[in-house]
Amino acid sequence: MINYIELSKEISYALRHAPWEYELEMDEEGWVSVEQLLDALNKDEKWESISEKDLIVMIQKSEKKRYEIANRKIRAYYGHSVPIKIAKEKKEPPRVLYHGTARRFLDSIKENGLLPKGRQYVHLAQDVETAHNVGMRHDKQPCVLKINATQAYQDGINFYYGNEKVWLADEIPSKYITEM
Ligand code: HQG
Repeated sequence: MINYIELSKEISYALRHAPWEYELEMDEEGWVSVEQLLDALNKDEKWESISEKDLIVMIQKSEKKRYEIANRKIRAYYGHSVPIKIAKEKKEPPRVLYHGTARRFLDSIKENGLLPKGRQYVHLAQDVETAHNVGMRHDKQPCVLKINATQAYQDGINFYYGNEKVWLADEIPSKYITEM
């Protein structure tokens, strides 16, 4: 039985953080060849029987839309920390976006705004529930911050489309952020 959650975690690691550990050639939009990825995974006993079909099943089984497959290539929609900046599609954001975070980060966010930290972009959620779930990864009683995205966008801050629920942005100064 294939553990698709574990498979997804490993693929996240490969596509967002360490493609070189899997000898993957990644282009500027984050695409890698499915064949290269499968070759690398198949070398591991745990994943020796994985095929492209399993990648598709992994994507279908997940509640979160993390990966895209097209033309025998695969990429992560968001989350990257690789040293080369992944080019994302700039897009006008919805009026308001949300960010779920830990109580212990609030003072620093108020002072410095939202920063990408270990990733290439700040990650924002389309709705409060998604933001709350993101925050739960950092704190059992997370805070949800509301981002005045339209104002930030009009003032020249870049926003990028991740998937239907996840938006990316460059730094968000604290003047656009309110606590909910
Ligand atoms: C915080 C997951 C102090 C920020 C999720 C966050 C998401 C600051 C943490 C995606 C700060 C970084 C990304 C500042 C930001 N001072 N702390 N000035 N600015 N922070 O994990 O947004 O399941 O890198 O609030 O669902 O939590 O992996 O980012 O708490 O969509 O597909 O620094 O990853 O998706 O944490 O999560 P992360 P994130 P997957």
